[in-house]
Amino acid sequence: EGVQPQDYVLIKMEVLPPFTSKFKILEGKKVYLAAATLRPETMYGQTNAWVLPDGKYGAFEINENDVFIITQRAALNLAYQKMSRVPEKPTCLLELSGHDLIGLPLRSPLAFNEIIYSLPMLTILTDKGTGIVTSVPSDSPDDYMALQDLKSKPALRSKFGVKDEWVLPYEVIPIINIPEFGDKSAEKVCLDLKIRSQNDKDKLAEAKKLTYLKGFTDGIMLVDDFKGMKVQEAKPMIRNKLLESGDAVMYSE
Ligand code: A2H
Repeated sequence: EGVQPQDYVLIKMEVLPPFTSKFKILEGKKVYLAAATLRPETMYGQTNAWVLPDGKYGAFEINENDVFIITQRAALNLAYQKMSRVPEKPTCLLELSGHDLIGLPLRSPLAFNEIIYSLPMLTILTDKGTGIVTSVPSDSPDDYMALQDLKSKPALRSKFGVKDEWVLPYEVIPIINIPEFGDKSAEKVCLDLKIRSQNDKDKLAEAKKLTYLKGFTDGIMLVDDFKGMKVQEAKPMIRNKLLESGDAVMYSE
């Protein structure tokens, strides 16, 4: 835990019914993978969600209607931020592992892709955010490399039971221009730095620094009503749009 509180936007990625096997007991409820992000303005470019295969997750009651799939740790924090059906007490309807979540079909707010899937990422930290990450390979080097790994390695897909159709049709979507890096900044920086996989930690840290800062200071939106606007200006507007529509909530830790 850092000294400074971190304010995340939690994106409500809806799990699409019908619910099968373990998930049957959630029938009739609105169930979401709740992904913590610092970049709400990038949600147009989502291609999938990320989960940690060996991570422990649960389906927690947030209010009368909504159920969030997140880590126990995040559920406890949320309960102290008025996001639990029972105040200050997380109630878990179903315990899940990351493996159970792989392949869930999702509908996520603002995403140009109508349906995206939950896929394995091996570098997710369970002590940060919700343990669920939404994937925007155009602007996040981690997301770009993890998706590349799955696309280029059939053995990795089969190890985790990932079907080709959950991964191969999903292309990088240009949503933000950074003059120095173009319309797919994460891809460009990963190629320039010759990053080989999602486990190439040092180089990925470098890539993240380059794109994160430049994206904020120099980025220009390419999509929706925000086309032509600076990322700095569009970011709070898109965050508020997501909060007002009920497609996201704020979460701090
Ligand atoms: B960001 P910070 Cl487009 N483990 O969202 C690993 N990574 C996690 C995580 C976890 N438990 N929880 C959240 N994250 C990711 C979008 C994005 C993000 C873009 C570009 C950069 C970027 C789409 N993925 O983050 O350590 C989430 O990915 C670069 C910093 O709290 C979240 O925002 O600073 C970010 O890391 C939070 O990282």
